[in-house]
Amino acid sequence: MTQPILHHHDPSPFAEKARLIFGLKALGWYSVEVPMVMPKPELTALTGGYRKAPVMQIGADIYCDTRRIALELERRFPNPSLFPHGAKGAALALGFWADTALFHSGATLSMGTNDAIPEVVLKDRLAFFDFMSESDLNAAPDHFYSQFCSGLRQLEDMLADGRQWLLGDEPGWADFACFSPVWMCRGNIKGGEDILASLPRVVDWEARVGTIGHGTRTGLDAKQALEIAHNSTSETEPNVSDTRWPKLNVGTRVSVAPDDYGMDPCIGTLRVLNDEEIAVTRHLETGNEVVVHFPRFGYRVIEYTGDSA
Ligand SMILES: N[C@@H](CCC(=O)N[C@@H](CS)C(=O)NCC(=O)O)C(=O)O
Repeated sequence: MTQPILHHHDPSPFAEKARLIFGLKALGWYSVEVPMVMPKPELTALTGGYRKAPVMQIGADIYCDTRRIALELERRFPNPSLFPHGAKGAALALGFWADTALFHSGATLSMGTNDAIPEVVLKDRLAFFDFMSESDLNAAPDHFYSQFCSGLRQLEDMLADGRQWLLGDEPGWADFACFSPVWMCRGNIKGGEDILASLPRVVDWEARVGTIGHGTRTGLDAKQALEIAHNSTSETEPNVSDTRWPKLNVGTRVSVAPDDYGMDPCIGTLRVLNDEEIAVTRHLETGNEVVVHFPRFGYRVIEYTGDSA
């Protein structure tokens, strides 16, 4: 089973990035709808604790975080590339800027100004997003509008020479990562349509990204996805090439967690560690082995000496 399975929810701006990769690469994929708030028992059964959306599964390999998902899809399905003209470093750096500079103020506006967000989601995200506080949501949103709009202005400037895509003449990861907060702006932020109307180049580019589509989506039940993991074998070879910080080896028990927000740890034995990736082996309740993959950048890996999991 090599067809990707995306565990996501439709309103997630991060999941939109992954769906666009399927569009660019014209891939067929299975869609598992995950609840917007905890508990997410079938998802955490696979990830060992990581709860964010989206997560991609290919057989018994589980990929957490859009940055890891992007690099894995690029490895398995290299054409057309997410990094045209070799612009991988610039695209990843720009993506990180979008995930922080644009997402933090955009998500705060989304939670603070959108009356359609259910109370239960609001409460969950207040506890979850460490970059957002209750006083931020109760104060006038002016500061967050100013930060978000000044970030969007930088996108407008990037397109000022008439280029069609952020890093040149072909679409790629930089476009999808920066599209995500623009998509959130149009759909979730009060006054978002008016903000975008003052950014004509962004609006034209947004329309171009919209034509890329989402590939071919087929619905799948979360229990079936678990069953697929149970019946599959990971293809990931053990490979610990970075033993400097911290000093760890293949088979060391470790805990891996995001270092920004939603820091739920995944406990397992180390399988891969290099500048780009951390992967651990863990067991499903049924006993079968899965390998859970994370980006190296933005994740904390430490030796785990506790006895749970
Ligand atoms: N760094 C992560 C961030 C993902 C993220 O924050 N996703 C949001 C949804 S857009 C989330 O998980 N929210 C809480 C939830 O869905 O339970 C990535 O790139 O995938």
